[in-house]
Amino acid sequence: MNAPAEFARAVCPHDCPDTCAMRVTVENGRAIKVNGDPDHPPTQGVLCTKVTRYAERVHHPKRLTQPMKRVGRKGEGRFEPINWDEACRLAAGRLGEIAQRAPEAILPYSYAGTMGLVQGDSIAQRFFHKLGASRLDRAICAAAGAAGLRYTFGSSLGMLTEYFAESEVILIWGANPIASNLHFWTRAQEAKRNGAKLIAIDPYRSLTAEKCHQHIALKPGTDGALALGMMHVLITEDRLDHDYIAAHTHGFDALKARALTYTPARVAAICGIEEQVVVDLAHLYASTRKAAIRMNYGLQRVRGGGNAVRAIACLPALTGAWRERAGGVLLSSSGWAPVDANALQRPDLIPGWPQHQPRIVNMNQIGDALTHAGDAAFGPKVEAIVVYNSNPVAVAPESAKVAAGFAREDLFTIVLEQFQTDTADYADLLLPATTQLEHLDVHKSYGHTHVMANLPAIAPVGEARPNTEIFRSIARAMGLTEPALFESDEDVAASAFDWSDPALGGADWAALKREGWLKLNIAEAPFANGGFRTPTGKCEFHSEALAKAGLDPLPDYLPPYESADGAPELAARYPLAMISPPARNFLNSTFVNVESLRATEGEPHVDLHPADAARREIADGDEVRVFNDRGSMRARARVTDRARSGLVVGLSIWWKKLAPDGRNANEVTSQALTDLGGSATFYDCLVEVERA
Ligand SMILES: Nc1nc2c(c(=O)[nH]1)N[C@H]1C(S)=C(S)[C@@H](COP(=O)(O)OP(=O)(O)OC[C@H]3O[C@@H](n4cnc5c(=O)[nH]c(N)nc54)[C@H](O)[C@@H]3O)O[C@H]1N2
Ligand SMILES: Nc1nc2c(c(=O)[nH]1)N[C@H]1C(S)=C(S)[C@@H](COP(=O)(O)OP(=O)(O)OC[C@H]3O[C@@H](n4cnc5c(=O)[nH]c(N)nc54)[C@H](O)[C@@H]3O)O[C@H]1N2
Ligand code: SF4
Ligand SMILES: [Mo]
Repeated sequence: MNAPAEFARAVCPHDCPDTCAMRVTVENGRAIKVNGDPDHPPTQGVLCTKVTRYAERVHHPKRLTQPMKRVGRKGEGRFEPINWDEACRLAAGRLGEIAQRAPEAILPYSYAGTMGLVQGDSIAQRFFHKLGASRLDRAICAAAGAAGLRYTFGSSLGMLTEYFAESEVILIWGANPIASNLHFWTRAQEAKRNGAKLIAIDPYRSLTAEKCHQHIALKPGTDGALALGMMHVLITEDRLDHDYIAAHTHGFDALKARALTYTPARVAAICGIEEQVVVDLAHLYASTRKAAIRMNYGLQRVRGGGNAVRAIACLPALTGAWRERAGGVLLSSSGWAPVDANALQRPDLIPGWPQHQPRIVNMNQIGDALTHAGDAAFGPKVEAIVVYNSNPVAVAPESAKVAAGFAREDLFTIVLEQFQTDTADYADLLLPATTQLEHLDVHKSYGHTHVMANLPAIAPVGEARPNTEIFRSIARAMGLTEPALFESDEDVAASAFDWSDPALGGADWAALKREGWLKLNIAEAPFANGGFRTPTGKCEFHSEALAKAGLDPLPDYLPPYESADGAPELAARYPLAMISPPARNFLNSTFVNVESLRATEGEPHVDLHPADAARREIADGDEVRVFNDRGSMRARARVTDRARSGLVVGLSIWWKKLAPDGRNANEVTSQALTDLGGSATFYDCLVEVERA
């Protein structure tokens, strides 16, 4: 007889600002359906198409269910099953040996396969800290923007997402919420129905841009100039909130001098748009009380990304838009949650801490790091890499170098995964990890202001184990005895937040578990009366901290590395700017292997403006080769004015082995880093395209 269906509460684990609450229907120990929780205010009962299929992913026939060891060549993806004891013995033997000799030769590599604070970076970090391994700068996505916000507001703080529904103007800036921030789009639609004007600022006519009232298609990487041009108009026409500036900002005179060099004419030339567009945008922005900006990460994957975010973040303090709860700016809300990172990750476990600081490897330069022979400056050659929550062979820039690094026969590679990804193919040991329905976790969000608990809905599939349990097992096999390595997931979750912080309103882990989620106490208009978390307590137009670091204390426009302004000789050879933002039906490289979702995306495409296509005798539907000095990929051309002229758009991130030519957009992207934060510059990339 069938057991009655049960409903369990879960949280969507994916790297998405929406952090939805899910209800899981379980029958006979199997998850048969996930739905959006109708009671959770940010979720409103709706999940995106991808995650509606989460049960399909959890019980997918290709789930990894047993530990395996490599039998084929590196990258070939041939394995044979082994048991957990054997897997842990092999891992412990090799890692233990290296840790004795050269602990920094061990490199953990992880990102946001799950955003959970427990399965993300708790026991894993403690384990690597205890060994004294290299540290990873987890800067592949948001670090430039985070630095931009930190130097301006003091942390990743912004408007509360629910009040965008009341805004009168919304600038959707470097963001494509229909694909990547669906629940924000619902708010923007509400605002639109109430008469708000929506303006997309994006080089590409994205799914979102085509539904806005106006689309400003600037050249990629020129957003800082546009923001400074808006400031020029606000200042010269005196459309400023002088009281707000006097009370709550720092460095106005210096910013003014900088902005005055960005005349609308100069800005128009930099951005490749009409001068009147700059002026009109500034007028509309300044003359609307409830003026809101939804930035997203698309605009900061270029050389000047940190400065661009900083410049845009200054706008609401100039006009006093912060006075309204429906005014201001949001890039990330993650800084509102009082996460106790030290308790989770325990850097104090590092031998010799804090005098001894193991080297930090920027994850965006993993290609260089894995192919480096080691020297005094770099430190020891990387001998072991342990990958979890990430798929670097598909997602990291300059993929040919990344793959060459992973292909090293002398590199010991452990991959913790749910599926046999492009990266898993290179593993020496491939260890099966649980999904969100099988383990416990606790979450904050970077798009709303709830903290949430995820409770296991079903038992682990096959022999899969949570990341935490895998690291505990390896630590045990190494004979480590540090108690922090063996804390239970419950105890780790309970230490995730500083519960004494007033934002949590006196709640504790038990309460969070019982309720499922908790809304943080934050003022509706968080900066109406200042209260920024910078050293001055003000919105810092001028940052002493930047000056001390030897950097420009004011926001500025920095031309992309790869542009006619930044590198004229390169631009002559590779005249097209390529961006590769997320496809709607994938989540980074996750879900590419779910057949129904891959079928919807079809095959790898590049969108090309008709003028650029004509010049190259490329017709719609032709197979083309996209290339530069770093590499090449093939795709089907779509000739469309969705891409502004000079732009190539390849929606991403395909698994390489599921693409017809075994390659993806990261063949051509570069390992160069942003101005602030050491972020990746995926959208700062010149290419040429030819018919294949
Ligand atoms: N469906 C889906 N959702 C996702 C993801 C996914 O892969 N698929 N990924 C998740 C992750 S990890 C992240 S970080 C976010 C990313 O989502 P977003 O933060 O929205 O960022 P992107 O999608 O990278 O880019 C958004 C838009 O910026 C535009 N853009 C590119 N370069 C520039 C520029 O220089 N200036 C301006 N103004 N615009 C530019 C792109 O054309 C794109 O339409 O989405 C998350 N959500
Ligand atoms: N060309 C190009 N490249 C990009 C981008 C782009 O826009 N263009 N976007 C960049 C951005 S913004 C980001 S954030 C990165 C994303 O890069 P990644 O964080 O590597 O994201 P995913 O590709 O989704 O890979 C996550 C992997 O984690 C696994 N996973 C999920 N949950 C768990 C778990 O609990 N345990 C374990 N062990 N594994 C788990 C999933 O199966 C999946 O294979 O990619 C970057 N790369
Ligand atoms: S990916 Fe984003 S929109 Fe989709 S269910 Fe997860 S949190 Fe919600
Ligand atoms: Mo990201």
